[in-house]
Amino acid sequence: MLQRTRPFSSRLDVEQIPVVPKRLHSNSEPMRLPILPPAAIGIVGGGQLGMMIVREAQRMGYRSVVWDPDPQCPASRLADQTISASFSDVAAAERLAAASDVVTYEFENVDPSAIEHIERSKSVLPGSSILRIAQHRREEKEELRRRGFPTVAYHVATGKDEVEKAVREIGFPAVIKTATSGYDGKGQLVVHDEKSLDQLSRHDTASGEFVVEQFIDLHCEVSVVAARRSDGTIITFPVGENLHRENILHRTTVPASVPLEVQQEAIRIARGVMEEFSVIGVLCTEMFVTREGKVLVNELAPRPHNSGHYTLDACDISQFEAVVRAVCGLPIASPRLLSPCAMVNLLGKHLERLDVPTALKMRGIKLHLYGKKESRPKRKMGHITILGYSAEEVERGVRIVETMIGEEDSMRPTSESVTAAQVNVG
Ligand code: AIR
Repeated sequence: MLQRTRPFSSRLDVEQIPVVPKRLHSNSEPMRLPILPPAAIGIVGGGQLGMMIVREAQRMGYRSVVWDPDPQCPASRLADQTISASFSDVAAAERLAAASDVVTYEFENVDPSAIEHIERSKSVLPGSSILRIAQHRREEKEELRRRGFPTVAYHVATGKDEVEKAVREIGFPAVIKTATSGYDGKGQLVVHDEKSLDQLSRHDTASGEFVVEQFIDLHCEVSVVAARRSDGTIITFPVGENLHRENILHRTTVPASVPLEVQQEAIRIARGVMEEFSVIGVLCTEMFVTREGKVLVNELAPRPHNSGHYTLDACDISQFEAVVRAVCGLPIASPRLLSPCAMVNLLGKHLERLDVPTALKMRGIKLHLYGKKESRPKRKMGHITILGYSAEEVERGVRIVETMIGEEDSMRPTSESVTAAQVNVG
């Protein structure tokens, strides 16, 4: 059993592993770096992640162009230009390319061929190849394994009969995930026994490809956001310890409570991913920590990540500034953690209960609301960062915030929360 320690070490984020630059994937138009303000950064997707990239880009003097099907998406309130069209609209892809000096994306559920279309004339960072891999759970696992990264045991299955066979081979409990699409727990299911497998309706697994994963005894989930420049320089943010509720990220705590060796291993893996996949830009590696202290890669998100939101308030460079710096080829130093902290997500159901003025009376509270027009119980509407002089002070703040939003007791990992970690995406 792992010991829970909560060391505060601002040195953890400075990794000393030497970086060997790899040949970069080729785009038709070679990038002239650095791309300086007032150049325009194009962003595919205009949700909260896009909005926070735009805000940082704007602060640094850049212009921004956002492409999102929703004309009222959060980023549209800040961007210089919004192209509101479906993600499969080739003409929209061309308009974005023409209006931008460099392009990035903040959402994986976009048609990679649209991204390839943009790549014909402009650099998209990270590019379409890592997007294709991250979009497809089978490919992602295969590519990770091929490159020597540890993952959970899994089977690939198409249709109900194969899914059932795979579950029986892997053994109960197992996690069934659709091979493509799905985020924030969408498209994922845990089956505990024969009975729950029988209850899988024909509709659930009738068609399409699935990845059936062994359900492992998790200690916790951690994630590392990393950024890589085109010259091969890599920086990593401190390890975040994640807790999920109902398959959605509930909170991230930094520093993580897992031992330093485990954190160093997580950082080593995250750096390895950046190198092996030649990522330019920001990518988050989500990892499981087993009860024995083994670190396994769960998923890759080639974009800023919900578990990295704490960097806005608790680090001297945020994951969103890191996007701007990495894709524009600006210098990027290793981020420093300035304060222990935790990030608590605000879903629609939480916002209904939250008394904002009362929350803001607390010291060390940073409220972020995304301005989404429509609230739904499980939709991410905002988040709160809790800062403190010590991990204990942060913990006390988290308890108060959780009580205010009806999410008491998240610190103690229940079997439900650990289960949720394996079927989450952030
Ligand atoms: N996002 C992207 N992948 C996972 C998440 N959570 C962010 C992006 C995207 C937004 O969530 O910023 O644009 C979509 O949120 P919603 O609530 O419209 O589904």
